[in-house]
Amino acid sequence: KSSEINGILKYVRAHYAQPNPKYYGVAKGRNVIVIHLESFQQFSINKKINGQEVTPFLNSLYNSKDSLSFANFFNQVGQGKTSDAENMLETGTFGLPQGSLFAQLGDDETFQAMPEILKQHGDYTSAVFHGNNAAFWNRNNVYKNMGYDYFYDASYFDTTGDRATGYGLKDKLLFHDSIPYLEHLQQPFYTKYITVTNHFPYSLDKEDQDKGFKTVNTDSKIINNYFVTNRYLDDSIKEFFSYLKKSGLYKDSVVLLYGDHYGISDTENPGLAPIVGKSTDDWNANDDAEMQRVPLIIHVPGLKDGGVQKQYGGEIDVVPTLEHLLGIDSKEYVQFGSDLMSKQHSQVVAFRDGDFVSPTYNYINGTVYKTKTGAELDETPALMKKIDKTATAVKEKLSMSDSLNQKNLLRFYTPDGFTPVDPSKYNYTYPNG
Ligand code: GP9
Ligand code: MN
Repeated sequence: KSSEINGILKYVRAHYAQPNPKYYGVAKGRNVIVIHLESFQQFSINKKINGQEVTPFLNSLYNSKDSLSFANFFNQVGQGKTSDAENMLETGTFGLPQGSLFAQLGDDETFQAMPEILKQHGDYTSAVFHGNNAAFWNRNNVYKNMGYDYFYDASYFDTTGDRATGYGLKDKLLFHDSIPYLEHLQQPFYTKYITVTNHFPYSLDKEDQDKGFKTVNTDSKIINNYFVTNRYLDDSIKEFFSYLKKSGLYKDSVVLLYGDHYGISDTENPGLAPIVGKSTDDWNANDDAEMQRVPLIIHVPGLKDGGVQKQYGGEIDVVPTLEHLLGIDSKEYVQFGSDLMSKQHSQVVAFRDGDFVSPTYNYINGTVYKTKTGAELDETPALMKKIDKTATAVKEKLSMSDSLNQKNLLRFYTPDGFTPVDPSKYNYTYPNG
């Protein structure tokens, strides 16, 4: 076992990307508020429908100079969907090739995850707010192993009647009703809100729909409704930000928002084509891959020289990026992504199945596409030599992460100055659960 963990340590150290001094520590000591935007895709950002922006508030954050926003940021989830996204954004390791890591390994996995890293580096308190039941995706067990101090699940909130949709408490109510708990957290805190209302099948009571917003009129109810719940999500974030500003928390915090994975499935994508300025007829697997973009917005009030970043990256890269903004060097941790702001950041984005996208080539289902044009390329020996090299590197990275997680190898490696999580310290109670 020790030789295996040593091989992985050697690998991650060889792939370490140095912090960019311009951004290192700019958010040091601030509260961190992570907002998980359920099923929210990049194409809705800055999108107008019937003359109106779908998500005006998120757009204002995305386009702000106080934000590092990413135009070419991809989800990398597998079958574990939301839980895979959470796993990447907390641990910097990939989800599993099949199923959900949270569900399969979460009971006794050794994690070196954001809540514990921040606790040990800056005395942070940590909490999750989520409008669904604690057991969904095995979160009740996973969060203890990650070192979360508190988990406010559905049982903390009134979810009766029309206060909830399929996956739990409506987002506006989640943000609103979380405030008494949030205000009790000792600062600095690291807290995550997992929204649910913008989830398939995107149904929303009439009274929650914005009367002033008229959605698209395609043959697909899913597509039409998607934009309606997008708008609701946007409004919920806007309301939460008004609270942050009013309470004064805003200027002492960094708010990181990200879309976890697609909301519109590949089978529905051709119907979406005209809305995203493409043609339905020649829609192909590369177009589906291009649609895996989700937003990442790291909003740092007062930053001033942020803006929209064009470099390619994915969910695996968030942990080292955030660590460096907070002034914590990611070097000693076993993380498979790299700081998006680093000059050494790798722009090859691995999908969970071994396909990849990059600024030059996309490699999807065994076919090579030129990223800029989407054209299918002749697979000449010279091209394939290049592609195979990248594909092999992608597979190596995924399999390193898989051995680490499947064999629970972090048991055998504790970074200098880090104390392993003791899950028995955490005993979440579920008041109405
Ligand atoms: C449920 C929610 C949805 O609690 O996070 O998970 P998903 O279906 O998107 O994986
Ligand atoms: Mn999800």
